[in-house]
Amino acid sequence: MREEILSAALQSGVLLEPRLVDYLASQEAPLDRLLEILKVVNPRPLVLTMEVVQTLQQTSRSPEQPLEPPSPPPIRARSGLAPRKEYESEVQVIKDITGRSTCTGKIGDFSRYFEHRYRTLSAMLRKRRELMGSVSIGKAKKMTRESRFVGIVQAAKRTKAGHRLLQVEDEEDCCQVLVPNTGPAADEYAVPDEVLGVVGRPWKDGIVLAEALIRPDVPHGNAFRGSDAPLWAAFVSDLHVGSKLFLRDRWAKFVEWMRGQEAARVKYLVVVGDAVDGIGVYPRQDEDLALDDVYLQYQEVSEALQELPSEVQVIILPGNHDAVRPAEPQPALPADIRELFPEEYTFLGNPTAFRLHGVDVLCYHGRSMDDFVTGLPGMSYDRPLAAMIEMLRRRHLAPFYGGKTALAPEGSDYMIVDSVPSIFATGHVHGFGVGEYRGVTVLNASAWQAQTSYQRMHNISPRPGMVPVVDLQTGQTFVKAF
Ligand code: D5M
Ligand code: ZN
Ligand code: FE
Repeated sequence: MREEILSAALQSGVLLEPRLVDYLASQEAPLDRLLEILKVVNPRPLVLTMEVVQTLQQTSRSPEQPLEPPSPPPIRARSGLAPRKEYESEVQVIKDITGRSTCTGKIGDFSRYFEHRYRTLSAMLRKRRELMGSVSIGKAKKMTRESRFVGIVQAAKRTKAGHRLLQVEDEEDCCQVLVPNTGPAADEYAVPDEVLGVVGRPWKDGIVLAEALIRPDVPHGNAFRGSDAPLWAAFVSDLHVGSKLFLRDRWAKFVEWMRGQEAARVKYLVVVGDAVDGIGVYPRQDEDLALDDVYLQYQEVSEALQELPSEVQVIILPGNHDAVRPAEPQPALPADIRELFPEEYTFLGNPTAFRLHGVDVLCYHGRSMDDFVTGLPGMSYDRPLAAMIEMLRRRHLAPFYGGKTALAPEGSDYMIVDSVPSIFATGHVHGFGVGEYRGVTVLNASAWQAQTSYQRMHNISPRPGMVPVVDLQTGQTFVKAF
């Protein structure tokens, strides 16, 4: 394989550093990976090094997992005790729907919900340098020179010539925005119901020709805000206990690791949803169930989690298979289920923002990734981080209304990312990834269920049994595979 890699590189006019050849040879599809890298290295050096590739990955908008996930550093306990025994858990909830739902099911709920979305995100956008001096859409339509405005995307379609035409609306007016497929904004795709900024100039028939589409995004220079405590947080997701495909043996290996010395700093275990397979979640699910009683399923997860050392603080949020309303934001699991677990466990909603020992964490099960994958070019189930970064850029976890992600029209939009977290975690796609985007540690927490028949039918290859662990002091992530 090494020879093939070297000769493919040579054909493209580059030499490869031996370390980079090793790395490529360890990839599933070395030649594809090489081509991907060559596509983005600009200018192309004579000798391509691992360092260049690593830098690329850190700055790219859609990083894969780190090239060489670092191994956990050795533990030095001050008192001979495991660090997690020296620290009491500190979990502080910042934003969570649990107990705060005001949805009444009235028609007015929807306009109230979208008003809040528009108001909050447009205020964020107007603070951006590119949108200084932005005007209303009504005014922009009358201008003869360049204008800037903010609006919500009502519809996005492709023209016959392959350009994109957006219908953008503010509180009073609306206009059409043409995004030419060769222009400066050609790589920016808008999705329905997202709030964005437009820099453009009048074209014809009241249509604005876009020069740039602006997202609220994470500010440049944003940095990971770490904890003083030498503690780590591990993230797992999608156990699907109750399913015949729950990977019990691999879970047992994870438990064994958690009990060992290498994991002595892991103070927190966050379960990012779908702890159980549930019942009646999809047609004929009963054929796939080993346990057809949802209480028994939760009882079994509870037992699986109680095999972990008792000083580990467990935090559980629901996903689309759990026993709460499917519409997001979802509240925490109800009392009759919580009582099956130890009292010290923390139950939060989905999505939820909280602080672990001072570190801001945003967790979202990730249902909207199904919409991102179908609605946005370049997204795929193999690269969940790419979709997560699009969420961060839009400062919204689920812009699409009326897609696969059901949204409950709460009085305020809980899917807005109003403050930038230090860690952003999802699950749901049964994939895996860790990376970094503008100072935010982003991760997808894999799964503990083997490939389902649905996934086989749709060519989704899960990567179960991977556990990202984040050092809360530095934001550095390492990965354990079970
Ligand atoms: O979803 C696990 C993965 O499988 C996630 O990527 C969506 C996909 N999936 C599974 N079932 C469906 C259906 N019925 N429609 C669309 N996509 C699906 P999980 O929710 O964790 O089972
Ligand atoms: Zn799942
Ligand atoms: Fe899920």
